[in-house]
Amino acid sequence: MIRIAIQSKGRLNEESTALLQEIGIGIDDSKRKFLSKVPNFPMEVLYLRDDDIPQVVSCGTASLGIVGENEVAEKGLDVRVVKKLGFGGCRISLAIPKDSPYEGPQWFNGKRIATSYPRILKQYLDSQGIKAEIEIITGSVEVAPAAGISDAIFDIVSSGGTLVSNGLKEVEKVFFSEAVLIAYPNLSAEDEQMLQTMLFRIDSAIYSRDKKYILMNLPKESVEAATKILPAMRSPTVMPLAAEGWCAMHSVVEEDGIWDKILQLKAIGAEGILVLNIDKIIP
Ligand code: PRT
Ligand code: ZN
Repeated sequence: MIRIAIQSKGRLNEESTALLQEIGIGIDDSKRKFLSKVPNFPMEVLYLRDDDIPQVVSCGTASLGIVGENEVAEKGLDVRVVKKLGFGGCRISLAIPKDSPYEGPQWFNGKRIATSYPRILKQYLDSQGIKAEIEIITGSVEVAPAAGISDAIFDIVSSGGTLVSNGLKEVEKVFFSEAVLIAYPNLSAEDEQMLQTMLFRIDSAIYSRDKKYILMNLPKESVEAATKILPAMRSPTVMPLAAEGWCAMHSVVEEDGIWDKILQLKAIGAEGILVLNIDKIIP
């Protein structure tokens, strides 16, 4: 039985749950308790605040965890970062009042900076040779300058909307983060094997993300041009059609930019184009 810690509620909860479900680990989020057993997989799920996940994984209370890289770096504990999971993307940035002139990191010398990430901030300031005062605040860091608590902030930014609505501007992007799968550094052989099973499935889930299956009928002379538009995993599947001079082509395509590709395919004579969702790809 392997134990995984995930965020109980918040920005990473939904996608952590969805990823586990996608790889066949049927956690029932509606019946969530502090600790739940997964019905169809030898796994227990421990629901925690994200701040606590690095700690429980570093001491082995949970063998695995899903958490933001920002929390891993801030806690500075011994955990194994196994895999970037491709969601929960954000950055931790320095931001100052929008009307302050800014010429570079030296601006922060002698200033007070409010943050919930003092460790990452201190590492950055030290690396730049800057001496500033760090004010530790948990929650609503973005109001600190207007409240007179600090001159600047060091906080998570995603769209940047929160900074703008608080009259701040982002001046240094210091740390880039996404959700990661972390593991206890001394996993038992049994847990390591379970982790490898999960990783195989996670790789497939991540690879399949944002990909579509595309089929079309194509004049035979356009196959080469179509292959350039749709590079595919190895090469596209081409099958003859009963109609003379025509074939059917199947391929896998990134969803991003798919409409451009469809236009290009139509321009070389493709007809009856179908785009289908993919459940799983094992590359
Ligand atoms: O209760 P618990 O402690 O578990 O949750 P929490 O409130 O500490 O964290 P939560 O759920 O807000 O975020 C969990 C993780 O999501 C973070 O540790 C990051 O790894 C990641 N993440 C991704 C974000 C954001 N995007 C994000 N935008 N975490 C926080 N924000 C906040 C940010 O603090 C700021 O207030 O969103 C605001 C900025 O957003 P924009 O879009 O306006 O720039
Ligand atoms: Zn938190």
